[in-house]
Amino acid sequence: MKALIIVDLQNDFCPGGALATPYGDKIVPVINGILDKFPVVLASKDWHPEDSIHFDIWPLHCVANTRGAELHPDLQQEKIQDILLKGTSGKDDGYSAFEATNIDLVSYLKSEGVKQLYVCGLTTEYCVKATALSGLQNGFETCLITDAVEGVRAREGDVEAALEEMKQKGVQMVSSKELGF
Ligand code: VGL
Ligand code: ZN
Repeated sequence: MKALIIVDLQNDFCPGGALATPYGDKIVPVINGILDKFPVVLASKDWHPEDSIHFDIWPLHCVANTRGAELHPDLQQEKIQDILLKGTSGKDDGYSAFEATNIDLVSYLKSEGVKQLYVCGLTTEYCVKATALSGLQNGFETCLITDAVEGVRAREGDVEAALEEMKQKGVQMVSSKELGF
């Protein structure tokens, strides 16, 4: 069974948002176009309290229950069966969707019979990378959908380094057009 995890496709990470990726919105139609291929579709949300330690290193973004924390309005949400909330405690960054505090993601995926995890969304260097690597660590065959991710690009070279690290650790790289199922 294959699951798609859409990481943090939230207003604050899209152009105009508080911690915007330059092209975050460009991946929305790519993701909409592949949703039907997956029997299990989940989305994670960065969901911080306003006084989080996370904001010692990042500008204020994705505060729980604000417009910036909502999913991009063009994302087709009917197929998303559950939302994973992370970074919720105020004491953690919550980069990986496996750190969700409302759902135990490993047990959830196992109970759905998921063996292959496909990861897309925002941002390549932080939450996408952390989610893909924890997918591997938890024993899932993990693929990154290369044209359905975007970086925050805070520092030059970080996106390339993140892709290289994922590849080297065993994350498979596939484009949305190459999904042969
Ligand atoms: C993220 C920086 C801070 C992400 C979240 O979703 O990749 N990046 N918080
Ligand atoms: Zn955050």
